[in-house]
Amino acid sequence: MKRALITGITGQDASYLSEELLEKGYEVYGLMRRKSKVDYGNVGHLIKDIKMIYGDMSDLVSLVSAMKISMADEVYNLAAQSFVATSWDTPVGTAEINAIGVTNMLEAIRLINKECRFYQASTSEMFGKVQSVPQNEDTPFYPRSPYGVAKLYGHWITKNYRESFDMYACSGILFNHESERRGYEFVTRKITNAAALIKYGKMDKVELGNLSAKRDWGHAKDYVHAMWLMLQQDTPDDYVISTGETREVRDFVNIAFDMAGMPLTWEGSGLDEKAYDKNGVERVCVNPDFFRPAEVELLLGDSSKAQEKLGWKREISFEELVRRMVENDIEIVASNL
Ligand code: NAP
Ligand code: F7E
Repeated sequence: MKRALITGITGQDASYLSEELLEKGYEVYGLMRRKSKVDYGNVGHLIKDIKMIYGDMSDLVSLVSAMKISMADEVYNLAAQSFVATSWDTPVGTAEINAIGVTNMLEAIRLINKECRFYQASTSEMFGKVQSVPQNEDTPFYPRSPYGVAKLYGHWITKNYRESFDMYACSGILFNHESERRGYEFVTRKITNAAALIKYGKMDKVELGNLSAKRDWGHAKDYVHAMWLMLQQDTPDDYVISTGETREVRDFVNIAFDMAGMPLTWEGSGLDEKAYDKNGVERVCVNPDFFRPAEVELLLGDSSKAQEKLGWKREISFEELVRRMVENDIEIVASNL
């Protein structure tokens, strides 16, 4: 039986990855932070199957201890301060977790079991102000936020440990992936949750930031499968994981509200842009508070390498992703009426 240690166990991706690894027969260990009120986040339903270990990415001793307890064959480093907007409020904390935390995890592996395979959760945010379209493994990086900058350090230190110590260490450069388990502050979930609340009269309108930003959105379940595939190869490498389609935030709003049975009509532009339902009631408007100090305007990934070398392909279409998220939020709101 293989043993896996997943950091960031309470998060979106860790929940889907845990389900996949448990199904494959792995013994799964999860690293979680202590909270004043016990909260297993997205893995509450798996709590009998996952062995929980308390630790923190900024605490090397706790990671060494997690390696000793789990004796992991594979480590999936998914822990991060993952919300880009907040990284301007907590730039140092973001760097401690997303940058130095990666070195801490790699050092813990090197000290306890150098043969353990390592997956680093790199991100399309490293492309930032994109230098070419679409983005692949050879595209130069230009991060646009403290989050992106810290992740770029994590990416390079992973490569460096692979080359310095001959460790099996991979980075997955994953483009945005969402799901019914996505945090409520990310734009997709904010939109699907708002559509559900507005449908049931629990909210009047939703305020958003940059409606013109373009993202390459896939479903998290497909993306965690790519993480596992990366650790099963003969040699470690880095891979872009994406759908090859890009859409504006505005498109996501339209499709989600359509699916919730509330088609929208848009009027105005810039900060005055608004969307109205069929009764002429304002349902979406722009609030400059949600704009970022520096924006990533366009992401579009080219995952040809992963498709050819890993045999990876996405199974869940964009429309299916939005449908699942909208239906899930409608169900949650309806059950709390
Ligand atoms: P998520 O839902 O925000 O989960 C992040 C996890 O990290 C949570 O379990 C969180 O624990 C944990 N964490 C935060 N700080 C920690 C610390 N100091 N020590 C230990 N654990 C800590 O993120 P996700 O969407 O699943 O993403 C997983 C990883 O992929 C992240 O590294 C993210 O940056 C990266 N990524 C995500 C995407 C995407 O579109 N989802 C794309 C590319 C890369 P708490 O519950 O205690 O907060
Ligand atoms: O923003 C725009 C916002 O916060 C997407 C993380 O998983 O993916 C995620 O980062 C876009 C941005 O995700 C609102 O300005 C407009 O252009 O959903 P988001 P993100 O910043 O792309 C990458 C790959 C990661 O690695 C990250 O961990 O939507 N936007 N209006 C808004 N965004 C938010 N959150 N809220 C708004 O009201």
